[in-house]
Amino acid sequence: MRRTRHANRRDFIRQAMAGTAVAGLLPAMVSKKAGGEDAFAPKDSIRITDVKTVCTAPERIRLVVVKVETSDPGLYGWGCGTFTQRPLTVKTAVEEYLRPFLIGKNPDNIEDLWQSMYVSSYWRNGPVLNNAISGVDMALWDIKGKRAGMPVYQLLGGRCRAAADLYAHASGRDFQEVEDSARRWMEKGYRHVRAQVAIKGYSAYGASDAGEAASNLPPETQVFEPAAYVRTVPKLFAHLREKLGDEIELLHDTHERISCAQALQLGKALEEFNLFFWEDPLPPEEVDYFRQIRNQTSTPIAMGELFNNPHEWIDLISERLIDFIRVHLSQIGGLTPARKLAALAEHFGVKTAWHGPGDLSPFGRAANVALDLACYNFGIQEQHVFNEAAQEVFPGCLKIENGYEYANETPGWGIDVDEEKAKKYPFRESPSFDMSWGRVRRRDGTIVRP
Ligand code: GCO
Ligand code: MG
Repeated sequence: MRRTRHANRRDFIRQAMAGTAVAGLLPAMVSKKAGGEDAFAPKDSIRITDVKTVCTAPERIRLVVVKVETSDPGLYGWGCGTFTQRPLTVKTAVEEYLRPFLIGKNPDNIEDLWQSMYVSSYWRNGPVLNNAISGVDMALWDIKGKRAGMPVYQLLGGRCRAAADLYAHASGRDFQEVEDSARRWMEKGYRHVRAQVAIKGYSAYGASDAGEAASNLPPETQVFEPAAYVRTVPKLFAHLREKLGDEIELLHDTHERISCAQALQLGKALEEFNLFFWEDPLPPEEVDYFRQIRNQTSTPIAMGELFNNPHEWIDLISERLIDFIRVHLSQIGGLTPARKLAALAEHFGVKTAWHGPGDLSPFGRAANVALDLACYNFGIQEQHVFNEAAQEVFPGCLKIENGYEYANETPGWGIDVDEEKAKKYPFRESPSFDMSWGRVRRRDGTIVRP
């Protein structure tokens, strides 16, 4: 008797769960039979049918881009997952781990897919998995734009400026060469120039005068002494200000290679030259030191291309310790986390300066520029001009004119991949670009970060 009563109650609950009771709570949202389990997919929604990577190096820099295909014939999206120093790890992460996770899911729910990819490995926030997620994330925004018939910046709220103001790179073996290089950009209409100079006898970032390694150091060693660098850089900017005047905005990248005390000295010494920004004075391991730097110098600070994890930027922003946040979008997981970071920064008066070097595919650049146009707190955009080979592989690369970069007005990113042409530029066996890190040492052999 008792058993039957319980069994009846169980049957009733089961029926109610399978039937109208649950359907009433989540009307038409739960689709249990779809290829993948998808929390929010109407039965007839489109599905992800395949996810793959294309690896190509038209500028010899190894790029990884991700293609997400859908059940809607001809509808696919592209995203950037370029971690150029370790590209094949990203390929593996995308194809072996994200692909099976994503097939059958509804590409419409970008936020839900981002959150579920993010926790799907339990351990998270590393550059490999973040780049893999970014490739998918940007591809989903591309698909969303194509479905809406709009460029991605429109999906972010539309534009609040006409174009992204760019800074160009000037470098040289001596001050005169840097000045000449800056002038060439200024003549083309650029208002912002980053200046890097070689340091006699040393291998500096952005301009090298190949230093002599001590005989007992590995032969590939590049020698760098931070004190010589810290002495030289203010002299470079004294020269540039004198020759180029006050109008031009000057920037500089220290690339993290100096000690905390040297960063303080350099920041103070640069004050009189009114830099637009001073980039990466310290490595991410030393972020706590920004409190001292901030308190002691008015030189504007840009930081963050090596960041992977929100905890690396939250304090810097909320304590107003920096002026520009310049993360690499794919390193933090794509457009989805970057737009939140931009919004956080806006409330604390911190501007954006997204990292935009050559190791960023045209999709990464397009994502940068979409944010540049849509975010009120845009500061500046680093420039990279793709060569002809890259423009052939990626038809639709963004246009640059007069030092401004413009978004495409076509739906999504408005950029495609010519997969046949991409094959013409395979990764080289042992590309020197990849091997260039981890061999800069002090004279005594100590490794320099980075
Ligand atoms: C920059 C950067 C780059 C990085 C490069 C590493 O400010 O553009 O510092 O040049 O060194 O992206 O792969
Ligand atoms: Mg840099």
